[in-house]
Amino acid sequence: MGTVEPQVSTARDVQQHPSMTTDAQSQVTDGFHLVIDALKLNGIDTIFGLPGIPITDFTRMAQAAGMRVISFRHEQNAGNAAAIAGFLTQKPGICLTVSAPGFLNGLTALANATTNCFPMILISGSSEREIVDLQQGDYEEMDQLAIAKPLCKAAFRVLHAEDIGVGIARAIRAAVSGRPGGVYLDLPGKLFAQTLDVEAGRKSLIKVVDPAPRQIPAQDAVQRALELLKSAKRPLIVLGKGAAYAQADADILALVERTGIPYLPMSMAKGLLPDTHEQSAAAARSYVLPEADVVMLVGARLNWLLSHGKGKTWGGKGHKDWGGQKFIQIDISPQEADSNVRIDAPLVGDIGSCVSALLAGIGASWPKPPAEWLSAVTERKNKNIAKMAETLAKNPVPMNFHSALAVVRDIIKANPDACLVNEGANALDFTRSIVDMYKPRKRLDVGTWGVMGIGMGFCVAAAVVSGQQVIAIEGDSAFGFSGMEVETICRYNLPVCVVVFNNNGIYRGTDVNPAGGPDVAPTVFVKGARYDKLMEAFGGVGVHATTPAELRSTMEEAIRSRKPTLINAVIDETAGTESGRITSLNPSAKKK
Ligand SMILES: Cc1ncc(C[n+]2csc(CCOP(=O)(O)OP(=O)(O)O)c2C)c(N)n1
Ligand SMILES: [Mg+2]
Repeated sequence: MGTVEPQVSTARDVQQHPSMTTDAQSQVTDGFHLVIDALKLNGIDTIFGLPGIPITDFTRMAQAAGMRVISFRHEQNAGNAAAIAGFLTQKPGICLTVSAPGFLNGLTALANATTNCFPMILISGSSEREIVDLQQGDYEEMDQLAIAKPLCKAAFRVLHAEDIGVGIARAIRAAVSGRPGGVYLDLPGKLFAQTLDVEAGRKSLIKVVDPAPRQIPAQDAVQRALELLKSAKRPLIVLGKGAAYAQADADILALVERTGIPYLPMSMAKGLLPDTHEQSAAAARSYVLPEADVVMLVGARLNWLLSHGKGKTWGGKGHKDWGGQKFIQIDISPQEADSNVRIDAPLVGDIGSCVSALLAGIGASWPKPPAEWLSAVTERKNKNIAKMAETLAKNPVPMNFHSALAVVRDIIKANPDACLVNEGANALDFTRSIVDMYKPRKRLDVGTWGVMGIGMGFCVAAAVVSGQQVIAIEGDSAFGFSGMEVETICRYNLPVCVVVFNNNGIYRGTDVNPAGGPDVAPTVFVKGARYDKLMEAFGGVGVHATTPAELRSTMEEAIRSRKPTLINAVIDETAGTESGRITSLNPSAKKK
């Protein structure tokens, strides 16, 4: 690598701003500009944030310096936007907030990003250290660094302008290397105004070389995995979000096709191979999990979403019993293996390197899995697909999840480059199982925590980062967590079509107050609410749709026009189930 000559803007570049020195001959730079220059030097060109003391000028200067500054209505949504931008680009998404309350609002997104292994950096301004540490009651006083630490992968504070380069470099490396995650960077207000000689500033910046180094798996681990895979009578591949993140799409496709092994995509791995691929076992999930004898996990963790690799889902007798499968686990973290059940062949490395090492070992003449296994999977799958087709063909009044999603399914099929953002309970689970995805990293959803509130933040970031049409399928409750950002969507004129599946509440709209008082039940909202009016308030297109035909024509129009659109899709309020597909996780469902 040649030496890098960082560009440093001088204070005079923004001399129009009153807070900056106006000396045209000035040869000093300052904390504001060093942060901006350090980010730009590392290819980071977008900030998702919300202005206020001490970062308002920073947002202005970043915009003046050519960065895209996307300003939100609540920091949690900016944080979620940064997180999914990180997932989509493999570069850390930046969320910028003010101190204490702004920081805390962003923190949920930071913790969620870390849980989901999305690389992001939460940069928060903070109050005066001396006052904070003596707890003397400063404006928005809070020991933010200490609070962030247990909720993210790494947390740093920069006190001196000459350390900004190192601080940004450390934050970038921590966010994207190894298992990606959230990083907190604390920038006290005083730092921004510190000045430094331009030349000294320039020399202090770091262009991070190889921020996410490949991690090549050990050859004996590759051999062990291949031998186990070869011994399998009923092998299964599970593709996780990590496999989608890795951007090793061609090799993953080759691995699946050259081994001929049925595969199951986790929610955000849908589309890594088209969901219509003949080896997809998604429609036979409840058959393949207990029946498989060797399971290869590719960037998928054995957490609750896979029933911890044990229990009845996996053919175990009781809910804690192991089913007897042998596991190969490809993961970048050596600590992931054995987290829930024994991993017989851990393969530690980055997904791309691991998969290409496996492909080298597999060669051209790998034996296909036994025909009985493949035909048994295909038979189950076809039966379930046929059953689903029958349900989807119905046209009940009022519209239900199935008849509405039959439309969404067609729309995504016709627009495979569109990003599909999805949250809710029934609105999530039905969409995931009904709407096929055709391309990698197009399905963006609630992830590991099943968190509500990612919706509009993900929409904004997906539109900004990809430039593609975004379609959001939102439960009416889920939408409420970030609904105000429809203004943001309108303000930046983003090609986002939000469809609110309005069933009058959380899970259903039919609960009644058991005490019979005037308050409605806790899960019930205003009946017949018109979410479409919200979008109209900001100049977007609002539509009220009560039939699949209306939903179809208005979604098509939204995609044709690329105008911000919100479709209030009226769904039968009796159609949903408690918690969607995870009813059994409710304590009362467990009561003996
Ligand atoms: C931050 C957060 N708060 C609360 C929940 C609990 N929760 C799970 S799904 C859901 C909303 C479900 O209702 P809706 O979005 O309308 O979907 P529906 O099932 O009605 O289609 C809630 C509140 C959560 N997952 N995350
Ligand atoms: Mg609902």
